Amino acid sequence: MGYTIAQKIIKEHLLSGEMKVGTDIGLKIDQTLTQDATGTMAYLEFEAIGVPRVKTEKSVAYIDHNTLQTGFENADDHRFIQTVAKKHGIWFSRPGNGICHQVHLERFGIPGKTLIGSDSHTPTGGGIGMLAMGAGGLDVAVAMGGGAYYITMPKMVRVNLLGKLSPWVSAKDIILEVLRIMSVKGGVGKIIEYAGEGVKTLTVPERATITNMGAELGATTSIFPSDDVTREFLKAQGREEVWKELKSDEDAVYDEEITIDLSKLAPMAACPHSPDNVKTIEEIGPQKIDQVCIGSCTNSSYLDLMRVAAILKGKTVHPGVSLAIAPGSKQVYNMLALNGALGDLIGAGARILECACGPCIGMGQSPNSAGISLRTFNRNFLGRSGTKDGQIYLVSPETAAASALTGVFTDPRTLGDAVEIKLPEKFLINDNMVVEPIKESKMDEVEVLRGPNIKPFPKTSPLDGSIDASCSLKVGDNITTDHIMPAGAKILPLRSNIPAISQHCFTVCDKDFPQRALELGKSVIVGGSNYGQGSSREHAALAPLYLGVKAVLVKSFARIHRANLINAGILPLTFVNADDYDRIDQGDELVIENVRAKVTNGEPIVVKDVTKGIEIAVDCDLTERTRDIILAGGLLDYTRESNK
Ligand code: MIC
Ligand code: SF4
Repeated sequence: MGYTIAQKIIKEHLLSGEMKVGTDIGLKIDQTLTQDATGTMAYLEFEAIGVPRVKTEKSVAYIDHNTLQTGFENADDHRFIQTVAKKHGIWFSRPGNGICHQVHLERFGIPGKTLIGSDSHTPTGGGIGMLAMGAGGLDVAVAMGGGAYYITMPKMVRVNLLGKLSPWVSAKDIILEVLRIMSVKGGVGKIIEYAGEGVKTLTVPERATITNMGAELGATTSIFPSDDVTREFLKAQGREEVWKELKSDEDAVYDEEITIDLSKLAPMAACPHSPDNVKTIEEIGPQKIDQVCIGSCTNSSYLDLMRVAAILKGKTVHPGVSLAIAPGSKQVYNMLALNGALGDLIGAGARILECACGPCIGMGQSPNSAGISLRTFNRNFLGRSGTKDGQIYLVSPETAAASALTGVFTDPRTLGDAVEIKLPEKFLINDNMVVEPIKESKMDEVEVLRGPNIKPFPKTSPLDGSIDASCSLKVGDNITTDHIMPAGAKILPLRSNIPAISQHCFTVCDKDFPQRALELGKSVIVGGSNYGQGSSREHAALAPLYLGVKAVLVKSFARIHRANLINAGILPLTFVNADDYDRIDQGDELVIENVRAKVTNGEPIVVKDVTKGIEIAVDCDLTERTRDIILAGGLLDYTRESNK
């Protein structure tokens, strides 16, 4: 039996386990990336593990999220990351160099290699044929130290792309169509591989738009073949030598297949407040809009912004619209500046932002009250923009630019002849904003600088014999990490200060939660399906840990968040019978007797709801390794113990 592309890469990197769907496998990790909002914790954890130098082929620390410096906190964190990176062998991408995923694709990504990043959109690297996955900071720390990265062997989905996109329809519309078909839960436990004749019509940055937003499917990752198009891209980046061909075998077996005829797609939008709430622009109709934001790791490539510039050239942004544009990388920004396209954007009235995540993570540009904002980003979760009642629609750069000019939702196909932008034969290559780490022999000369914002990792403890705790919070389906641990300009600077950031935990759903949980001392959270979808931020597990949450009992989990709970030593439980969710209420007294012994022996676990006088059967579903992590009180304790 032949292999899929992902299976081939997995096979080459397998350190433990077998490629059997649903079982635990350990992978050798070639490259890692971190960003600043998750990086501070990841490097504190790396220091705690105690390995002096990274053991990966390449590890890069990016500064792209917390770039709004309204106090000392972010600047202190950047300095910490810069010094810790220099000491331990990590390349440092300075603030201003761009968004981690865009820069990594341009400058470091290599087909056939494995990459994990402390950011859920790390699968962007799948656009260049990497097996690239989002992970919690602690998993990245372990991988930097040479440890394996563990995942559950995923199922394989093949998405056949037929034909070719019509003019004005773009890669964003392809992934919106996949989201419409599969939903935000549809990719859980799966790797999505793109195939078919349509693949060769898409450039690497376009493929990366698609794999980037595969994160919104809940997929483990998404991947494209590495072909002549990949080779051309790498050549234009001056890196042709790292190219290798990657394709699936003729007789590779997929668990699921989806076929999309590219020629039939129309411009689309994901409507509030979920990336899978997809409609065509035509269906939405010419509704008035207030804001347009172009950028983010999904759509801020040279091609994207050149198309936008061509649409805006010589025109003026509608008086009712604020248009903000953040180029994805210094390479993109610099090229636009040199070829005049930046002048076209400025001339039309765009508000140019630095190349960073910016509005995508609520770092500025929050829309007006109830404002309708069209964004080329990947997430439109409630409140993420920083405006609680903001109405965020996710669209392609073409739809965004066309609508910015008219002030209403506008199908770009009404603009007339399509703009033809080709990838340059040579990108502008200047890596002067990437700082090389110091030689190992000199590492003792580097002092790691820590500001007062950096507080130690929260206290962990081995799993208790029994858990006796109240249900401190009950939430519904599709709870995102933006609900659990909101981001934005005010809260993100607290990412290296767990006691302070915990005060914002779940406040989107219930402003009293942090206080209540602290007063209870120990508690359990109850939730619905796809709990923890979205970000890789381990703060969504560390803040509950700090607040005394011992277990989370839900209908189902999103992959990275479940791993983060385990890494934090919080017991992840699922209802055996989903209807039992309705029988528990917030405030109920819950007892899990002999939980330590049951987890140790893999015996069935029962949650007693003392308030209701009922017993509820739950699953814990741990592998030998994750069981030991839970028993130890989290991955840090487990790793320290295993290194002894
Ligand atoms: C996001 O898009 O939500 C983020 C901010 O990039 C996160 C990481 C974080 O919370 O720091 C992600 O996607 O993992
Ligand atoms: Fe940054 Fe947004 Fe991409 Fe997250 S999704 S890495 S916040 S640009």
